[in-house]
Amino acid sequence: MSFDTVIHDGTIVTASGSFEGDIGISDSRIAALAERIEGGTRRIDAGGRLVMPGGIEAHAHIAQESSAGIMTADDYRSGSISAAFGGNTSFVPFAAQHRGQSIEDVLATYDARSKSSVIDYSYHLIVSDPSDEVLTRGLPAAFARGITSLKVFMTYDLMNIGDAGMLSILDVARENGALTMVHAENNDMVKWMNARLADRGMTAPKYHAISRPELAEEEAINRAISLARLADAPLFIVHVSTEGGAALVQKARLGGAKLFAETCPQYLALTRDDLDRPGMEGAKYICSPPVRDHETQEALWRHIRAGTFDSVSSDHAPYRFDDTGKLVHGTEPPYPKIANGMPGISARLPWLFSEGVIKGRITPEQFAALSSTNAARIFGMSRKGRLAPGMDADIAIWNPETRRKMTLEDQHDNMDYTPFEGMDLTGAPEIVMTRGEVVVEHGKLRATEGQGRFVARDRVDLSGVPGIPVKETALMHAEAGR
Ligand code: DUC
Ligand code: ZN
Ligand code: ZN
Repeated sequence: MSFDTVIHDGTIVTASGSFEGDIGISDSRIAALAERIEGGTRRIDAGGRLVMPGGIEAHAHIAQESSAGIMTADDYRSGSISAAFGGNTSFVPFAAQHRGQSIEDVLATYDARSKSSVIDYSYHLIVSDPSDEVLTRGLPAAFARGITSLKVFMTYDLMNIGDAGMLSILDVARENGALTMVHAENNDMVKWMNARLADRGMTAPKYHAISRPELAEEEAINRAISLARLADAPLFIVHVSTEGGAALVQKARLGGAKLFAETCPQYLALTRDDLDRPGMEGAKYICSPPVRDHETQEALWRHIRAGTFDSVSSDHAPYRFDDTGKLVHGTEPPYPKIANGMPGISARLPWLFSEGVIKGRITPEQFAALSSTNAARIFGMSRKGRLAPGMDADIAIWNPETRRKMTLEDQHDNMDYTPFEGMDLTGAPEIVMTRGEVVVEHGKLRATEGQGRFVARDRVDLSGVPGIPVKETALMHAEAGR
């Protein structure tokens, strides 16, 4: 057998185990894994480093306008480059529908924007307007094209689709084997807090944390799970930020919900004290749900270890600290006028590796699962996320000993800050390859703009989470089937 590339003498880490060995790559796919593989047009000496599945970033906002019309600082070129420097070989940003827009129009917009990606990509839709046309034609057509997931919001007046809207979406997603993702925060609870804080003149960035209480997330997660259970549909809870929310996910899975969930590095690394930095600095740390406290961080780590979370995603939502982003409404805007989100697509995996693997909180195998393998399975990327014959050669070689501090320059994005600035890191991805092509090598970009390809995704994989339908839905289906 001849190989285009052989990676030799690595510690090959997969979600299910690790071993010393070599990987042979032919025609952009993994062709062989063995203790020793000879030959190869190119031989890459892994020198005992960790050879892992390339990261899959399943939550990022790229070339996306917020509902308030603010464009992210990163487009598909800069966002994908930044992702690759952080050890990712593919990503799934959002294609967001504005109210009144057809799904066809949304996808045409993002198809034009995504052409410059240097890594493989797909989209999750964001649906803010579940009209009959969207439910009966737009979504089924998108699912048929391999865009098999969509996100909905339970908060923000311009995005919240209400319980009835969610049930409609969950139903059409279930029928088509697609997965509904949800931003779970109770809109009215947040608005109630906003009004009271405004009455008291409490509008500095630090009040953002108070304005979006833990209870608002917990209530909405509970409701979202109930709606999904009634519709007998799978659900993915994004950016879980509370201990109570994580506990609800854990309990509901035991109870038979077809449920997936993620958390993000910012909820593990930052606290509401960061929102109280001098002047307007706190604006850099505004994201929703908000960052919480040290107790929450410890609880979220426990849930990561226990398997409550399927992935740790960045929720990269890059708004610069200037008048194009965070300060578009002036130099001292009240917190509700500050764009929600922070960058982190390049920081996610180095941070998780350092704080997780190096500090002994998770194993290298868990890292592979949380950074890549689970996302590939859940989001239907059947040729990605695993190191096995026939899979795309999407690989990151990590040096577990490199020490550095996180800097803005290392992010390679279009941002003017990183919320992780100055944090100590041990471990770094040194070689990153997508479909056998080296994209990043020892800090140098080797990719050309546009070499990333669209990934048509399969239906959601429910193996391991078959679910138990609630009685009434099961009875309805049984009667209807008779
Ligand atoms: N939700 C996200 O997932 N990202 C940024 C802002 C938000 O509300
Ligand atoms: Zn969200
Ligand atoms: Zn997001």
